[in-house]
Amino acid sequence: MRIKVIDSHTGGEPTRVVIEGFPELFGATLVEKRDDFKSKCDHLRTGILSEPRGSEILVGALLTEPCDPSCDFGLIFFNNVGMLGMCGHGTIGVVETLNHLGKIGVGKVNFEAPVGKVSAELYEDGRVAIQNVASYRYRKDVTATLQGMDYIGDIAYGGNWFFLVKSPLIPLDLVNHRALSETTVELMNALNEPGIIGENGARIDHIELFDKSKIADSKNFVMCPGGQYDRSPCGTGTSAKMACLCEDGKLMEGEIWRQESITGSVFEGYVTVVDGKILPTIIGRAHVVAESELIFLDDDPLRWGAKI
Ligand code: PYC
Repeated sequence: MRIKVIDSHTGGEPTRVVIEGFPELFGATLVEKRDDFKSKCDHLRTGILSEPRGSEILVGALLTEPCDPSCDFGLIFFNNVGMLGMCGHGTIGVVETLNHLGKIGVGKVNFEAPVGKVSAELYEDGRVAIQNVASYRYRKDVTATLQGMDYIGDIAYGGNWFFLVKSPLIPLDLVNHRALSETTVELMNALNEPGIIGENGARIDHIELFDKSKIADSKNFVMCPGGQYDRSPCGTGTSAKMACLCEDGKLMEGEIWRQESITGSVFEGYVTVVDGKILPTIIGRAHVVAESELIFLDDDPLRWGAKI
């Protein structure tokens, strides 16, 4: 079996887009297609992303036929532990990949993700703007206690579920990435295990620590499901953050928000409010780094990836 992929990075965070060789998925909606992927092709998720062909930090994106006729492509994101509802840096990477392949050019393109419709625009200068799904704060000033310390933050949705909290002790500096990773993984458990969750029982799958930035409006550290931190400012996390700011009256419609990541890369964003819903737009840049054909040989004991 052979699968063709294109790798890119968006502000340091990699995306591996599957462009050929993946089995057909069935379903009347993108949610059903994603569930078909989960039940039928989970070995391919690990085979495509995990070692020895990939690494824990890769986010995968599968382009499919859309079910919504107003969309150009269906889009399913996956990572080292399962499926992602949405992925902002990944969508920017997909747009750059489609441009690289000559399948789109400067202008607009619509995607259908399991969480809803996401519109994107490729600008002349190579930047990509994505209009994400409606984002909102679900609960304000929630307390999670970890090792005797209280973390008070907001639960918000930006296509994934986030707990957003000011970084209390550890400075948001790349040299601290191990300590930040450990703390945020434990914090995720400290929320979910006692049942502090998102709407309709959704697990909080991302933790976003934030603090002051020297070059932008805010700096963040985002822990993703699977124990890896986002090297980019996280499109869905920036959406959740801007939704909270908008609800607090601290970010006006159209006002530019600059979000720096732990690695120093920056996304710009703004919100528009339509029928009372907060619609975030995120702007960033991706670069293609590789075109590859992955080979899965029958006699390779690691053909579906290594479990490490
Ligand atoms: O950019 O939304 C994002 C994202 C989610 C997980 C990794 N990146």
